[in-house]
Amino acid sequence: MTSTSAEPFYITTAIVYPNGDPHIGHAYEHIATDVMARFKRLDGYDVRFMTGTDEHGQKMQTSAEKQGVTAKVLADKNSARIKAMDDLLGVSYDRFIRTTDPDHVASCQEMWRRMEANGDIYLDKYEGWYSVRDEAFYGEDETEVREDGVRYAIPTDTEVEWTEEESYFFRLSKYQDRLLELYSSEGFAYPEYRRNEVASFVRSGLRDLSISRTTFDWGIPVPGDEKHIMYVWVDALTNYLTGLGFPDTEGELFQKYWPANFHVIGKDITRFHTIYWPAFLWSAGLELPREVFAHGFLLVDGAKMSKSVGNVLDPAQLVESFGVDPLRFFLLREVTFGQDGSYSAAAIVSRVNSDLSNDLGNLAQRSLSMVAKNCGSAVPEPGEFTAEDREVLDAADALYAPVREDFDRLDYHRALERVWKVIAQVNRYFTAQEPWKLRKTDPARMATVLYVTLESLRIVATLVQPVMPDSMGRLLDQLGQPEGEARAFAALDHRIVSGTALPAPEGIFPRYEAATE
Ligand code: ME8
Repeated sequence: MTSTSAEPFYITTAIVYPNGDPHIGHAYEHIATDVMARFKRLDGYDVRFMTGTDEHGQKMQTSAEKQGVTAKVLADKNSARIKAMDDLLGVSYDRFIRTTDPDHVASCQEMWRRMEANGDIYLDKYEGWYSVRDEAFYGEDETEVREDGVRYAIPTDTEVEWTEEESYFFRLSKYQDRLLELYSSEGFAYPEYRRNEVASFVRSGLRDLSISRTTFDWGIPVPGDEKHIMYVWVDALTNYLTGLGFPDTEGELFQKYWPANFHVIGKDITRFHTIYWPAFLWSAGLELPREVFAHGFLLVDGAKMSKSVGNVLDPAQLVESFGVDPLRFFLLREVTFGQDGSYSAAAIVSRVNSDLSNDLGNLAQRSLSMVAKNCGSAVPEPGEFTAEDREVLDAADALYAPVREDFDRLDYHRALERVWKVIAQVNRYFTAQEPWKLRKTDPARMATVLYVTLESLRIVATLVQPVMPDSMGRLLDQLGQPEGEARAFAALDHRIVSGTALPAPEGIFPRYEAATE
């Protein structure tokens, strides 16, 4: 559906620190962002979708030292694993950026020069608390010494260390009022309750931000003072611009796609994206992204994932147990996007069996096999629609507008709930109409019931494609809808065509007997 006149749409995930194993939290964010990218493509937009890895900084350097390798070796190994995870999960990125990509250096250095030219960078000495885990500075009042005698950052429960070094500073305090004005006039940060948290933090007073380091060298050199490397968050946030060819602001990519429509991130990195990033962009004379959306955390059996607890879930293993699409469906149906949610093997088995195998899979299998046996393997010709037929078709037709609104707000949970209500209605209709009995008594009526069922399935499959691209693609194959225009949302403005030849039906969703670990 991409055409030159289509409206551009740029969406990004956070970029992952490749210092450890890819986990289900990363998979969750990338899948959720992918759904938006796919939805927009099907809705006729010209989409650019970027994800990738955040490879510099002290955390990467320290992890590499512990493993006895260089930071670059560690980054190469784990970045490839994150990319493999994305490919496995069907994440349809247009670019997988690495902050060690050569074009990223020029982009960061230009960002620095612009901020400096705007009078926002000065040299001073940093003295304060730093969390390597978070790659973040904390005020004394945001830390506390706990029973083990160690000082922690209160917001994130990570250890902090005292840091004293010469550092360049960014005049963040200068942007305090403008930030508050941004949140109140444009929203900018979502969900709203997170915006309120950020606003109250900003209102409590912003300190200038230390944006360079001298005690290690795994980073991008500060232009004109190569003893310093840039603070990893200056480098990381700039990835969103590098991906569009920055500093070439006259180039096609930048012209077309900046400002970004959405940065999708986790709740723990809201401050960086909703305080630092807008301030950096203003300072550099660039437009702000339209929305930053912070999702919640995925817990495992209700607990925070951690290496020491040993409950870190590997997305590849889950795919092996359940398949890509059931996993994608589960994560988005089960968790209200924005809030924290929990994964458990029992919950995914029950969702897959009830929503996918029973409700959708069986309906498709039963109706398509009847069509194959009794209607010459082609979409049947309907007679006049009864009130019951119209009720079902109306319900299916009425899905598009609200589902589109839900998708636009990343409210996937609600979109899927809506679609599955209609699937339940079609199931009730199919059972009540008993087309298998009509075969002998009234074949014309049977044809109408099957037509209505296939048409409802087509509408459902078309709308659910962003969430389960492969299985809905297979269902649309079975409904005789070729790839391309016939599967775009615009195809929902006409009915499935009688006489369309259908291939032999086959099951889409297997049932699971027991929870698989
Ligand atoms: O923060 N559930 O990288 P990261 C859901 N490099 N999301 C989770 C999660 C969980 N259990 N754990 C992590 C970084 N995430 C920076 C980002 S962007 C310019 C730089 C999310 O590897 C997390 O919130 O620690 C973040 O959005 C993403 O995974 C990468 O986390």
